[in-house]
Amino acid sequence: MTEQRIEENREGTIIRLQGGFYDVMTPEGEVRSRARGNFRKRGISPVVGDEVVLHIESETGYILEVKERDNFLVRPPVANIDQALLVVSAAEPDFSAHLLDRFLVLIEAKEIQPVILLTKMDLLDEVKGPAVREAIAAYRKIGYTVIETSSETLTGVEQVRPLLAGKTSVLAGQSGVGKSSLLNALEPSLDLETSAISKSLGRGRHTTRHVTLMPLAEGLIADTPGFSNLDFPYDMEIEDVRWSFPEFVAVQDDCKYRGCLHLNEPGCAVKEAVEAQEIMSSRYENYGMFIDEIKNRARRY
Ligand SMILES: Nc1nc2c(ncn2[C@@H]2O[C@H](COP(=O)(O)OP(=O)(O)O)[C@@H](O)[C@H]2O)c(=O)[nH]1
Ligand SMILES: [Mg+2]
Ligand SMILES: [Zn+2]
Repeated sequence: MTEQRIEENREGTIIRLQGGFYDVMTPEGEVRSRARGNFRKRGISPVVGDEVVLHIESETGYILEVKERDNFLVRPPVANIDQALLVVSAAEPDFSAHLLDRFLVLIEAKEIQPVILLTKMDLLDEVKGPAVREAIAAYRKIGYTVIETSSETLTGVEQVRPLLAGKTSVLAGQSGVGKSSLLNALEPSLDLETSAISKSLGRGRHTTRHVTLMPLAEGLIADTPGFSNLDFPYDMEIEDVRWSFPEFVAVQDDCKYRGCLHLNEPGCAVKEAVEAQEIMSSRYENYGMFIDEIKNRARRY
C-alpha cells in the first residue's frame, strides 16, 4: 500500500491555540497546524481570528502567512472581529444604561460594530418594564440594533441566529447576564456552564485558558467575554469618547464651536437636543462622566 502524500495550500481562520498548535478552520474542515519559526523572529504571533494561508502536508498544516488584521483585541487576544454582541439583562441584574453606554464606548472606540442583546425579558414586570422598554426604543432610535431575548421562554433567540452567519463575534457583558444561557438556547449541544454559582466550583480555574472561536449559527463566536476589563484603556482619549456617541455626532456640526465637547461651551447643539429631549439625558450624563474619567486619569501622569 502506498501512502498518498497530499500537499496543498489552503486558507482558513485560526479558531484555537492548543499545546503549541494552531487549529485552523478551513472550508474543508479543521487542520491542526504549526507556525513557521520565522514568525516569532519577525515578531508576529498568530492569534485566534487570524486569517492564514496554510501549506498542508500529510494532514498537518504549516502557517505560511498571517493576513493583515482589520482589528485586534488584546484581552482576550482575538483578531478580525466583525461585531460585538453586547449582552445586557432587562432584570437580575437590573438594566443599567450606564453599563451599556460604557460597553458601547469601548466597542465603538475599537471600531467594532455593536449589537445590543437584551436578555431575561421574561423577568420584566409592570414596575420595571416601562423604563426598560423606553430605553430599548431610544437606543433603536440612535440606530443600534437591539434584540429582546429570553433564554427561559426562547423569545427572540431566533432573531440572533441570522446576525451571526458569516461573521466573527465576541460577547461582551457582565457575569450573570445570561451570555452562556443565550448561546445554549441557540445551540443546545454547546452545553455551556451557566449560573454564577457553578464558577466557584473550580475546575481548572487556574490553568491559563486561551480563547477559542466556536462555530455557531454559520459564524464564529469567542467563548469568553471580549471585554473583561471595563476601565477605559490608556490609549483612549477624549476625542474617542466624543466620536462614540452617534446621536451627538449627528448634530455636532450645529455646535457654535468646532471641536465642541458639549460640556460648558455656549451654543451647543447637543445640549439643546438634550433639553428638547431628543437626546437621552442618561446618555449625556454618562458622556460627561466618561470625559471626566479620562481627564482625571490623564492628570495622574
Ligand atoms: N429568567 C431568566 N433567567 C435567565 C435567563 N438567561 C439566563 N438566566 C439565568 O441567569 C443566570 C446566569 O446565566 P448565565 O448564562 O450563566 O450568565 P453568564 O454569566 O452571562 O454566562 C443563570 O441562573 C441563568 O439560569 C433568561 O432569559 N431568563
Ligand atoms: Mg457564562
Ligand atoms: Zn456641542
